[in-house]
Amino acid sequence: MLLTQTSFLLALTTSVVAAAPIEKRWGFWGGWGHGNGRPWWTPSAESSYLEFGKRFPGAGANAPSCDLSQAAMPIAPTPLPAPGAGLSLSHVAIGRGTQNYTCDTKNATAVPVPVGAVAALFNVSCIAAETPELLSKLPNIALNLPVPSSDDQNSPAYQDMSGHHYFLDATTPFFNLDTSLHQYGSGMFKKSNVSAAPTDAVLGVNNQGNGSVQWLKLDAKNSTGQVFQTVYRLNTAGGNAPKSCTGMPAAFEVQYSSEYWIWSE
Ligand SMILES: *[C@@H]1O[C@H](CO)[C@@H](O)[C@H](O)[C@H]1NC(C)=O
Ligand SMILES: *[C@@H]1O[C@H](CO)[C@@H](O)[C@H](O)[C@H]1NC(C)=O
Ligand SMILES: *[C@@H]1O[C@H](CO)[C@@H](O)[C@H](O)[C@H]1NC(C)=O
Ligand SMILES: *[C@@H]1O[C@H](CO)[C@@H](O)[C@H](O)[C@H]1NC(C)=O
Ligand SMILES: *[C@@H]1O[C@H](CO)[C@@H](O)[C@H](O)[C@H]1NC(C)=O
Ligand SMILES: CC(=O)N[C@H]1CO[C@H](CO)[C@@H](O)[C@@H]1O
Repeated sequence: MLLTQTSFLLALTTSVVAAAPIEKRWGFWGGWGHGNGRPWWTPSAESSYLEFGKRFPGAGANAPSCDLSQAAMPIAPTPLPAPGAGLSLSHVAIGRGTQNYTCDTKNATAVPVPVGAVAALFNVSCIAAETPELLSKLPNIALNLPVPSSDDQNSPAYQDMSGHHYFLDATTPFFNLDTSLHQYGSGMFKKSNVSAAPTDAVLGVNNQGNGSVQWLKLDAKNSTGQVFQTVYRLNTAGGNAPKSCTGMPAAFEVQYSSEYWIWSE
């Protein structure tokens, strides 16, 4: 297993291309393949990243801009409210990171308490606009890949990085999509509505764990202070804590991935 962190986004897209009928349209570049159901990559295939970026609409820093008005969000099992009037889709990202929880280890009946998430975000706006069936597969694939080192500016993954998602406090998710390469925007949010994940959502990494986190609608904490107004967390993969704290430490992380759909004024 020579999968490196820098190959993250390409591994995402390539592994699906390799598996799907569209393989014939875009081809398959040497050095990539599947083993034990997981995508793999060898360092000698670095050049295939660049080649891939040129040919695959939606991968690579030089991808053309695409018409996000054509992109349609997946519908939650309990449908989430539509974005507010006058908002337009501004960005779609794959998040890959952890959901954080704490447990009161002195309390025998305690349940895990969510204390936030930390994720690197990768730009899949064009994939959302042009190949939605590909997009829907990415969270499950990303969950089984290591969290990429997204701050290495020399890595190919950095070129496709949207930014970072983290929490300012336990109830304030923050999206920072400003990097040295672009200024897509940022914003503070609050939870607005939820849906359970579909019953067939993965349980966790390698389909083992306690299930996939809820789908969410987040609204701006203060709509006048920021461009981003609404964020949907959809097609989640993993991230749920066990139902009880029995046997759990005082603080722990659960691996997850998700689509984030970001709407602006
Ligand atoms: C990245 O996101 C921006 C919108 O924030 C979009 O214009 C651009 O086309 C996206 N690039 C890719 C490769 O999806
Ligand atoms: C969530 O959205 C549904 C459907 O739009 C709505 O019926 C429900 O009242 C909303 N819940 C909250 C807490 O706003
Ligand atoms: C222990 O945890 C349960 C479940 O969260 C809670 O209802 C109860 O108040 C807690 N007890 C103490 C002493 O904190
Ligand atoms: C919202 O943001 C605006 C502009 O930054 C600020 O003037 C206003 O006081 C904020 N409102 C609240 C309730 O924090
Ligand atoms: C939880 O998130 C923070 C970042 O906010 C991280 O540094 C920390 O290691 C995470 N895990 C735990 C178990 O606290
Ligand atoms: C209730 C449940 O399915 N708990 C599982 C949570 O995840 C851990 C790690 O995979 C399992 O050991 C538990 O059985």
